[in-house]
Amino acid sequence: MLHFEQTFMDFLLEHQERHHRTYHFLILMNSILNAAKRIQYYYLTGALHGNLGMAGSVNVQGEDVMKMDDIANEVVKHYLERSGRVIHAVSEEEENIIPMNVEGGRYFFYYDPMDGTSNVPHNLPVGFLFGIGKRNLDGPEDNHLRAGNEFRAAGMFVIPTGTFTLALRDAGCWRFHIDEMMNYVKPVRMVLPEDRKTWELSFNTANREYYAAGIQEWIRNNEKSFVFRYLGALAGDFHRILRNGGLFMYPAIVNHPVAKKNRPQGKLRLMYEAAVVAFMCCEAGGSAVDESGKSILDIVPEMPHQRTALYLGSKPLVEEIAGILRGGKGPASAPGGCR
Ligand code: AFP
Repeated sequence: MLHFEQTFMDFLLEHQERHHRTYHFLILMNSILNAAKRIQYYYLTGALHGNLGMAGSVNVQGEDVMKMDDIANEVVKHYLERSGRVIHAVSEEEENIIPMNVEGGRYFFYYDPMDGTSNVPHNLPVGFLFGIGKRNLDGPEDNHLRAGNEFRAAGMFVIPTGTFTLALRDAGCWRFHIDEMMNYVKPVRMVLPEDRKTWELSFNTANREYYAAGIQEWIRNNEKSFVFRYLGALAGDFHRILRNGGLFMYPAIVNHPVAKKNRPQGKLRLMYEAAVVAFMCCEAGGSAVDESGKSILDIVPEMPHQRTALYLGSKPLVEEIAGILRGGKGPASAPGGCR
């Protein structure tokens, strides 16, 4: 007996039709899928074709660029431009905002085409993360950088595992798997489990002595209750949390003995890392806050490459941490840190 799974495109067509939406978002998503499949191909064959090494340049973040960073960025830009639907894009790999179809475009696109590059030389999982904002159709558009709570959708491909997770505003967070025809299929709604049995803790433990005192204390008091997992690629680490629940954190570094190694603003990038996973997490019933206990989704970006600390995952844990970070003061945003 033949068995056919629903494809991502069928899923999205039905969603758009049900909500009386236009076809523009479908065209954009089709381009994103094409880009992801091409990145997947280059990554799978990267070791054979010598693409897993350094490019020999330094990016806007001051980090050494890898060949795969350049390849993935070019691929995404090509497909976004071709879609004709993007007003401008912000890429982790480019200092300036990238103008696309400035007059006729409909969406703003924020992306990290190859997140978790320390995994690249090993061909281990990396992420292609993106958030999508929309032109103001009700009045003049000021082209401001969108906060997470203005996103219409956000998603991540975990490459080369063949998994794709997409959150649609007020319509949940959905996971798909690539099939033998290179179609993403079999939508499964992701909801963070309430049962603590599977909850995990994920952070770079090498930094723990440099976190704020309250966070260090929370870790000491709680770590024995959880299993610990850390891949070093946000998409992969968050992928696990979405299924198993728990807490991912990349706190601010504030107690490093070498002052210049402190990162009071945090490490992760707001627009194409933290806001993307926060949006997805909220659609899956979780939440996310920064170092002041404020909802990540409420942070209005002032710069494309702004950094933030991130605490992300199951609501009770994020709320507990947010309470510590707020120093006993009331919530700085909506309960649970979501819209
Ligand atoms: P890279 O892409 O520069 O490796 O950064 C990955 C990342 O932004 C995010 O995906 C990880 O969660 C985090 O940084 C890992 O950082 P550490 O290497 O400091 O643990």
